[in-house]
Amino acid sequence: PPPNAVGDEVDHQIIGIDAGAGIMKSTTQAIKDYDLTNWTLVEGSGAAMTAALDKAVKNQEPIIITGWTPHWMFNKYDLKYLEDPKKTYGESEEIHTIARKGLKEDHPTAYEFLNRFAWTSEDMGEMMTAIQEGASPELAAQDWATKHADKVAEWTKGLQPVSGDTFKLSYVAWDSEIASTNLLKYVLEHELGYKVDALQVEAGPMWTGVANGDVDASPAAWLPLTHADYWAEYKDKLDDLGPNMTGVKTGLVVPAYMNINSIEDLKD
Ligand code: PBE
Repeated sequence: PPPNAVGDEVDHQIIGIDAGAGIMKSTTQAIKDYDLTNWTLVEGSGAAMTAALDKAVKNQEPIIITGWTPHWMFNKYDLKYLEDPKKTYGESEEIHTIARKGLKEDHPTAYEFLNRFAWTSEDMGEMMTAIQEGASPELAAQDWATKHADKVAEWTKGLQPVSGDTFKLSYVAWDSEIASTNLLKYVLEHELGYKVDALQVEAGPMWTGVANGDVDASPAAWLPLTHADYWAEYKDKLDDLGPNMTGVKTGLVVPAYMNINSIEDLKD
């Protein structure tokens, strides 16, 4: 079909995720920037979005989703990002680890480990795929840490283990963050002697928890663009430990069999 038929084919719907996700804000902005006046962004969850994608691909039907990399969906399905000539989804995104004020003094071992922690999208991809194929996040973390003992050793080298101090991480149930958080929990518990609570929360509370000190740290801050609003609000109330991954990306994603290439092609 000609590109301008795509709106009717998908009922002018973009399948989104949870309301607090930065990608929902970026997509609302994209609808404005690209003048997609009669389009709707459908709220849901990461799990509902991947279920809708799976169903569409099985039936070779059109679908437009809010997507991001790293994500196992790019290994499982043949997908493409729609070009974003207006750069609404930004350029080079990074995932940062953020920590509460005072963490360095209170938990120097955990702080230094989190400060060193950095991995690649291939690393995370291995863990995400294992989880998607049925491994529990705990087991996937253990497997990853065992296979990549050299990296774990680098992150923990010379650090003095503690004996059972409790530590709180928070994360949102995005597949990428389920992976990173479980890996941190595993290393903090099995290499450094902590007892870790990994709290699953919404995006807003993830940031407020660290900012008000209820939570010790989170590996899930997407910057500079995706979480720009949260960052602007909380940056003075927390410590940015820098990127734990670079070269990440967000945008609108479609199956490769769809006959469109750019967000501009969505306009009727
Ligand atoms: N994500 C995954 C998040 C950050 C991590 C891209 C869905 C978001 O949009 O806030």
